[in-house]
Amino acid sequence: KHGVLTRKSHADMDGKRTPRGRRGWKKFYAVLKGTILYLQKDEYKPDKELSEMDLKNAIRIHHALATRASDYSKKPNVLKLKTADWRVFLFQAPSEEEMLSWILRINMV
Ligand code: I3P
Repeated sequence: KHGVLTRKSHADMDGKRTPRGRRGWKKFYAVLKGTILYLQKDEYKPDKELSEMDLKNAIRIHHALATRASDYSKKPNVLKLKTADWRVFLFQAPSEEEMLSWILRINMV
């Protein structure tokens, strides 16, 4: 699965709140491949090599949990992703349908 997702980092690896200055929203082209969610700056091209930044932004979603971010009301169509290493991300999808589809696909891994 792939598509545009806008990411906000809410908690870091240790579960601690992401500090100010790193809490902004950032738009990515997201690609879920196996157990990895790749977040790329530009549109996905199958033959394009992943940059160092792409690898840094990639999220292991094995043992991660995606839910609707029902406690976040500033933006619509936002899901919450909790990873196995206690990071928490918010992702805004372009539509409700897309958000639900990402939640299902992530939790299927
Ligand atoms: C954050 C940025 C986010 C905002 C966040 C700010 O600043 O303005 O958009 O989240 O608020 O800290 P920075 O880019 O300097 O990290 P919202 O869009 O959800 O308001 P927060 O600290 O309340 O999460």
